[in-house]
Amino acid sequence: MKPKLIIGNKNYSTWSLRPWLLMHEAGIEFDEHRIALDTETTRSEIAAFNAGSTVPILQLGDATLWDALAICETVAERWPDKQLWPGDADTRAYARSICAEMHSGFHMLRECMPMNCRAMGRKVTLPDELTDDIDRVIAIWSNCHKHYSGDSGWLFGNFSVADAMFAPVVLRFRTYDINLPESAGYYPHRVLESEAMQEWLAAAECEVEVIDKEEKGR
Ligand SMILES: N[C@@H](CCC(=O)N[C@@H](CS)C(=O)NCC(=O)O)C(=O)O
Repeated sequence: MKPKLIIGNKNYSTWSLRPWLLMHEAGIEFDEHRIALDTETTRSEIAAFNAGSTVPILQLGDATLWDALAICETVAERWPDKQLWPGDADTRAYARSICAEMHSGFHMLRECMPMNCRAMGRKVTLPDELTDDIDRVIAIWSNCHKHYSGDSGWLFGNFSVADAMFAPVVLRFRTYDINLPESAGYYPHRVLESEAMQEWLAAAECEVEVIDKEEKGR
């Protein structure tokens, strides 16, 4: 039985994008089931999967798991041949740290610059705490460029869990037109070139739901 990934709206759900991109880019076949967010039935539709109270959720054989990072970790573990973490232990430790940081931090980035794939040319004001988050992302991408990415354009040479975790930030920077220094500017190009990402963006474009609270900077 193929794994089944339960996701939210492609236009808005950063957490859904992460495991979706990971599995897609890694060439792992899966079925997907979309639950529209912010509707009267969203909660009950998610609850029907008997997992957490949010998407993404992954049904994998007899296991049902939730939370984007837990799903990405488990996919990397179950498909070791896909090498979804860097092979070198120290590099992997750094990759894990930035993924955990992305998962638990960057609150201003989330709050002020929600992912909105369809929107372009939006402008938000940049309070200091938001600039700190943006600078921190730039520092991480620049460090990867300097030490790990090589010519591939992915953060750690080969596509990894870290790319899945940071991909939604690329879309945020695109929507809100954030200028990047050359040391970090390589990265959005690589992510946007991905066929899987293009497929996600095309599907987001076709979605009709509009969630007002996610529509910032108009
Ligand atoms: N930490 C969770 C966050 C997941 C999350 O917040 N998902 C949102 C969509 S992006 C959700 O399911 N919202 C449903 C609701 O709030 O009813 C993860 O990593 O998966």
